[in-house]
Amino acid sequence: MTELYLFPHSHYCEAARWALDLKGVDYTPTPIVPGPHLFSIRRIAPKSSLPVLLVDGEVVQGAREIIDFLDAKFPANPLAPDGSAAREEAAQLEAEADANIGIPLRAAIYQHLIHHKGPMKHCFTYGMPAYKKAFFSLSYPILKKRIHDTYVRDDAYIAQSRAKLAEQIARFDKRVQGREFLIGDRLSRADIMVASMLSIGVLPKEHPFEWPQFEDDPELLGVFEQFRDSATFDWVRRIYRDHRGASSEIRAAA
Ligand SMILES: N[C@@H](CCC(=O)N[C@@H](CS)C(=O)NCC(=O)O)C(=O)O
Repeated sequence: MTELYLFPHSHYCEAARWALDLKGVDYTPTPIVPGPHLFSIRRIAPKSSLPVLLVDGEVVQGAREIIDFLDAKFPANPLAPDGSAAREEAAQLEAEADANIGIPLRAAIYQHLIHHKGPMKHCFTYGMPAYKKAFFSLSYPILKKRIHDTYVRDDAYIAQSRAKLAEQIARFDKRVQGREFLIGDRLSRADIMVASMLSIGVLPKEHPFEWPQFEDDPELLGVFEQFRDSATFDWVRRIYRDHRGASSEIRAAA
């Protein structure tokens, strides 16, 4: 059995899920309770972060590592672009998307989202049984502080994160003008990684996670609003519309 441990809304988990879907792998996406994951995931992998893929007794941690693994194990329908120069370019784009979008966008969103327990609960307990949802509610004050201290930190860090994000999106705006794909003439891992990193800002409707309602917080919406009409956000909407396809249903372990 192949299983992907994930947080349903996580942009890193989405990249791994998308890659598995494109490869046509039959897998179970299993949501993991935040908090206890610090112990449960570290028991099987070097770090506590998700996504983690379990396949034939092997454990692979990290979105890009999972994509590497999938291309090695299932060489048909490669996710890497063709040729070594294009592969280096993909690695560069993915590293930029990770450092300048994935991490700072998460910081900017959590700064506001952690004050909304309802949407946080929806994100972190999607598809889980009632007792796990109850555990989330009870432990939320501790989790909220940990998310704040780990990802939001302080005002200076948020200001720096938002500047990085704006700068990177401006760079991608130039790159995606008039192009379907970031590299070459077919979908590659660079598209998957960059579009997934942006998915928590764009909230594309083809994303397999059912997004919570965010409408009541103008500060939270303000994080995305300035980019809503950008070429980059448009590109993400197109890539999702044309290439995301169906995904396996999230199923919680009992
Ligand atoms: N470099 C990692 C980053 C993954 C990551 O940051 N995951 C977050 C969720 S968005 C996580 O699991 N955080 C909890 C933790 O690290 O304990 C990857 O590509 O998978």
